[in-house]
Amino acid sequence: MRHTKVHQASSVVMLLGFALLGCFSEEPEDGVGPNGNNGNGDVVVVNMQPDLTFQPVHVQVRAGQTIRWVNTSNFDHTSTADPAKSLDPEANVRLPSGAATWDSGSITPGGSFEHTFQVTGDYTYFCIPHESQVMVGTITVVE
Ligand SMILES: [Cu+2]
Repeated sequence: MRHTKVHQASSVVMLLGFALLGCFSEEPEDGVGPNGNNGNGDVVVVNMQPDLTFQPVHVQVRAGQTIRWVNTSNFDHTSTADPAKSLDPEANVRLPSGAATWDSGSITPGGSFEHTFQVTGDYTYFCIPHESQVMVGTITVVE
């Protein structure tokens, strides 16, 4: 499995002065950085965490950008926006009109899945094995 390291240029500078304050190198809540990306091309990373959350739980991307979900836990997750696969589609699935559903299938520990967003609007998606635990995330795609 491929491991992905995301570094922000600013993190390197901050590390020099704030070596003990690692929290400064965390990604911003908004996936779109000052240069329109997160320092990793047009890919925005969302971690699938051991505490059954997507982190960041909300990301904003531009049309044409890709989100990469990375499983940083020791068990499987999915990234799914398909009402037919949801126990509560009213709450846990939202797709702008014209946007296609997606389902990553099981993402094993250390694995990842990518989806590119073309249709602007608000999305809600969930993790199939952890839907009951409200492992749900949101995405806003802007022009
Ligand atoms: Cu999950």
